[in-house]
Amino acid sequence: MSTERTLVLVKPDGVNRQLTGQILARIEAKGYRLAELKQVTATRAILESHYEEHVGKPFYEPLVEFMLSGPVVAAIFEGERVIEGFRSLAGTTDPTTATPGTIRGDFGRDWGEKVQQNLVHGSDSPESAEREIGIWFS
Ligand code: IDP
Ligand code: MG
Repeated sequence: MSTERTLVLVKPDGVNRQLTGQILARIEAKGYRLAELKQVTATRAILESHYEEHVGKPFYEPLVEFMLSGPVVAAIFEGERVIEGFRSLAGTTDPTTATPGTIRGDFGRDWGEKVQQNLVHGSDSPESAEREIGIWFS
């Protein structure tokens, strides 16, 4: 089994709330290796590619607007089974009910917006990870 890579994004809510360090620290403390890191302001073109699977869903346009609302921090983490390991650290999509102890469960909640502001993105498969890494770190 070769070492996996995943794309992690600290979304604009996490960066704005100055939680980037705490979030990255949890991933490093779990034992994954930080391979690349940068702060970047997304563009609509990047987000249309990144979120192509969600085009047409009711939350799609609010999601793109949210992701354009401030800088994001993009990282590549490496390690055995890091894709599922990071998604376990992140918690489920809805931060209100994400399990306490997870990033979303500890730091997130419903703010009454049209989109869930849930602090982080993590790739969901090896194919998605390579595709997304190509978008953010080309
Ligand atoms: P994930 O980030 O847990 O993989 P996805 O289903 O891939 O969740 O959705 C992408 C992002 O779109 C979520 O992280 C969240 O910010 C937002 N989102 C997903 N589902 C909803 C919804 O039902 N209402 C509002 N926002 C949503
Ligand atoms: Mg997803």
